[in-house]
Amino acid sequence: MVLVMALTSCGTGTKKPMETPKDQLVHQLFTYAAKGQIAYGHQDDLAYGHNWVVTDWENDPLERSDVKDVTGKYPAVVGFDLGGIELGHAKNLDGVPFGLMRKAAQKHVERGGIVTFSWHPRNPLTGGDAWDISSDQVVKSVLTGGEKHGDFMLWLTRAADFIESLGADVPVIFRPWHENLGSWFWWGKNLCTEQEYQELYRMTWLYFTKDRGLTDIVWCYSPNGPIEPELYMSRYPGDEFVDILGTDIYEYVGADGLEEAGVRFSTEVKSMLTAMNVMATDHHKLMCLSETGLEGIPSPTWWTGVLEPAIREFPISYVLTWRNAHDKPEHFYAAWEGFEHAHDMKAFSELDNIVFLDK
Ligand code: BMA
Repeated sequence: MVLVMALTSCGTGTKKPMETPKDQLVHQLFTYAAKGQIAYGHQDDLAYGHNWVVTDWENDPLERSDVKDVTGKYPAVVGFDLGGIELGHAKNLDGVPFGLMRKAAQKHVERGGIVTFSWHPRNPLTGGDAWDISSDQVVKSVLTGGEKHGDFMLWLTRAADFIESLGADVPVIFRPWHENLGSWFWWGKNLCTEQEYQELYRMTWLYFTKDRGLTDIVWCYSPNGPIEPELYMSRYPGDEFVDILGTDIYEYVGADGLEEAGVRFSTEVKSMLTAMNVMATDHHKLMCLSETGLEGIPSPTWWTGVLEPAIREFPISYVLTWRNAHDKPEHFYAAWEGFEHAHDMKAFSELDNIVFLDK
């Protein structure tokens, strides 16, 4: 449905006055895919980097970025995580102040960039974190009639309050309940039934969209990959609730070494995106590689030799690599100034089909 609107406005070459911020974002994403372009995204890009962190966000212009230090350009997409907002915390689970996140998101959208939010909320039944899988009753407990439903609606309220606080002209891509076909989060595959998962997603959508009127959200469904194509849709909440099909696929180096890891990753990405392309076409949805990366980037040519060849033939609107933790030296997924293989990320940023922000 949204794609039809995007297609219609695409042909005119002018922005229709009645286009909502969501329509414009969908149009932007659709246009990348239609032109064979892929926007590059980086998690937490404006909050910290490999060896720096914003400490006084209210007085900081939030102009530093590892990606910009290396390539001269900001990533087109910046990702942030809402984990912790549900408890009313001032900072998220990785120490990023929500005030900083709001200011950075607004600035990035003003620059012409795109913002996406993931969410690693704590476990509402046990009090543990998102990775606490000690009970398979958690999703059930937050649905209508469940013992934690009331508490959980407050969690949704706080998340919605934050998104609303970004302002009416800041559309976002939201991808709650991600990596749901693995079993490492409390909403994962072995922790709830298909119906329970779908109800959780729809309940979130309905609360944001209908109760709160937050209609400028592009909803992303992003299971972990690679998985069997049949499995991908087994927990799909339905066309009404999703705008963009994503998947999270990382490269891992095993005993067989770096080269084999690259080959394996490339095969996995291509087979998952091939299957998703069929599903996206059938359901008239956008597509993205919602999370990816090779921790520590030990390969000198990962960007131009592995990542870009794996994704170039697919109409994904964007690809996002994960965060450069400032407090865990080995935990980075984008190059930083001084990193020995930084030149290859710069070469990636100069490719015709890869989009960064020029200003
Ligand atoms: C993981 C790691 C963690 C982090 C979590 C949520 O992949 O980066 O350190 O807490 O994402 O951002």
